[in-house]
Amino acid sequence: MGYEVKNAQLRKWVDEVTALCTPDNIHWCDGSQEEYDSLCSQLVQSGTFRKLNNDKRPNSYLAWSDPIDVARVEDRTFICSLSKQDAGPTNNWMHPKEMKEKLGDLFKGCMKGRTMYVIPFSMGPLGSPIAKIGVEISDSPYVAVNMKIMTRMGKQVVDVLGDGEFVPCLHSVGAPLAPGQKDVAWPCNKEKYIVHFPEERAIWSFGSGYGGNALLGKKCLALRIASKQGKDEGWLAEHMLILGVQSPTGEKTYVGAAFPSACGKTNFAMLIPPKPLQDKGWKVTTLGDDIAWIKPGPDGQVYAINPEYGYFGVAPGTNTKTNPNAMASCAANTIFTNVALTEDGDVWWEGMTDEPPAKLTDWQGNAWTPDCGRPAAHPNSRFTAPASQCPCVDPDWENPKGVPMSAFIFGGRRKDTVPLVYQAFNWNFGVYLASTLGSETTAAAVGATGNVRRDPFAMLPFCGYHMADYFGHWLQFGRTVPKPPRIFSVNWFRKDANGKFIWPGYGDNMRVLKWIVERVQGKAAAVESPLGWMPRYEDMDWDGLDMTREKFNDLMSVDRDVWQNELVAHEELFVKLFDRLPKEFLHMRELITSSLWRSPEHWEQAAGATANEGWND
Ligand code: O2Y
Ligand code: MN
Repeated sequence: MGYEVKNAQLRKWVDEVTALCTPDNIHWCDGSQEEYDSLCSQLVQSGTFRKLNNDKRPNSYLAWSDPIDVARVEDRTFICSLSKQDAGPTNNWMHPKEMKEKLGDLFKGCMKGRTMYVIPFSMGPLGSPIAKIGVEISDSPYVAVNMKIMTRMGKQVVDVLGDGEFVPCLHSVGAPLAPGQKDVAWPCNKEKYIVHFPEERAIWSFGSGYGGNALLGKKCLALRIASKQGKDEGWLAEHMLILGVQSPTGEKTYVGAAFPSACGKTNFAMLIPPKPLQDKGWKVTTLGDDIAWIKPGPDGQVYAINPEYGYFGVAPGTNTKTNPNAMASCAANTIFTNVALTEDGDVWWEGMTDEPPAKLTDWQGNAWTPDCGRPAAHPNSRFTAPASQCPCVDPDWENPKGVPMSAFIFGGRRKDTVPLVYQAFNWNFGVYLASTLGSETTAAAVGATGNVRRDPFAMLPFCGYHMADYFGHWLQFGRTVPKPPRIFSVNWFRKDANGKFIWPGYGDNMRVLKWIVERVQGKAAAVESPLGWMPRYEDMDWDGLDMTREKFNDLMSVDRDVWQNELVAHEELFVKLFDRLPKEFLHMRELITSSLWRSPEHWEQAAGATANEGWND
């Protein structure tokens, strides 16, 4: 080890793992640029990495994974609490003792012929009272270099750790090498286990080298383990982006937003307002694109940090129009995984340019032409880029105290049913709307009813304990925090009778964000509806956008029959979670049902509005 490690627990654990996994070498990562460069050169030598054209993409690399290892594996992800009930019906479960026996067999000798990397990392700014330290042991140098971008990693973390507590995260690609055996470019194993021990605060991952399965600080620690820690300690670990909105007066409002996968989360996190709103002084800054840790502060407000240090962003669909800030973030010092290679040594993916290049090498290393009928990049291909490279990164993104949060937004992909935007009546109704969050997917997806998959708080794959206890924790959080953020629902994906999206999305989402921020500041009007508070047409800023009242009404309509079906779907979720469901939810469901039966005129009068065109009977 190239530096002193005082932590006896850490040294003991490394010795135990060495004895179990029998690696040929041990490398304690120091997190330096020299170490990163040397590991990347080694990955080029071994065929895992290809160095990209330095003039086009400075200091950047491309990796192509094994086709059996391209995404998170939810069906191989386990929450091993002592009691099955504590994991709840939405998680895979096995008793910790049984799982440890299974993993013990799998990990025995699994690093033979390989180097074992000890990767100390901090989730959150070093030394922040909200941050947590983990140590990942991995036999993948690809993991080590990605962890350098995604977390604060190396010797400085060990110094801050002292003899304090850390989360042990053990990872192996599960591909030991016999003496003289030639390695493959992307070692992995057909058998995969992504395992969490929430009570012990430990993670074991076997068989995959990809993304959320292998970079254990992200989904495994910062969400699954941290969500349980948050419940035990009175804070929240959420699958939320964090952005700052600067209004014309210079006032800064921070907002967290949760969306299930494939809802344009990174685009929203890095939103560029339309020109007329920019000219009025509106600006968005980015704190994080995926995860937020949220704690009550001494002043009664809640404060959030982004525990990550980089973006593991999905490449397809990202371009200079949809997300110029993401494109700038991955312009250099970036690791690309499973995108296509251009003839001049740069990268390409579907949607990057209007016209695809005439010739490419696809993510499986095959010659590709636009007419070949195959995608050039894998749909889940990624860029790993430093957050510091984002042009709109918030000045306070490294503030160890975090930033004060004023609003939480929840959104899914719904072609009908859910209005463009509304504000929950209060914290409890907000928790209800987030708990019943649904998003359209293919009918084959696990847990889908019709083609809407319920994804409470966008946390379904990431909650480390019983989902109904998680709802209860959110309710309790609202009871104890003096100034809780306001809660909003959004839906960018409503379609018209011809199946076309009504809302333009992207930068125009700023118009919705502006109304939300002005609501929080007490400056925007709204009318009461059965679901919550809604803007009228005249409450939103349409400068520079052709938005008619009729189109707005289509975006905002709340149909009684459609909502009765929606409430039945809520009931299906509740039945599944009934053993621990907060009793408040049943009452709130009843209240929404009864509100749907009141005439629209009632809401107009209640709000003192001249016209409530936002919802109809
Ligand atoms: O497939 C993977 O391993 C990555 S999944 C992912 C990556 C970055 C941010 N969010 C997600 C997600 O699945 O929510
Ligand atoms: Mn995510």
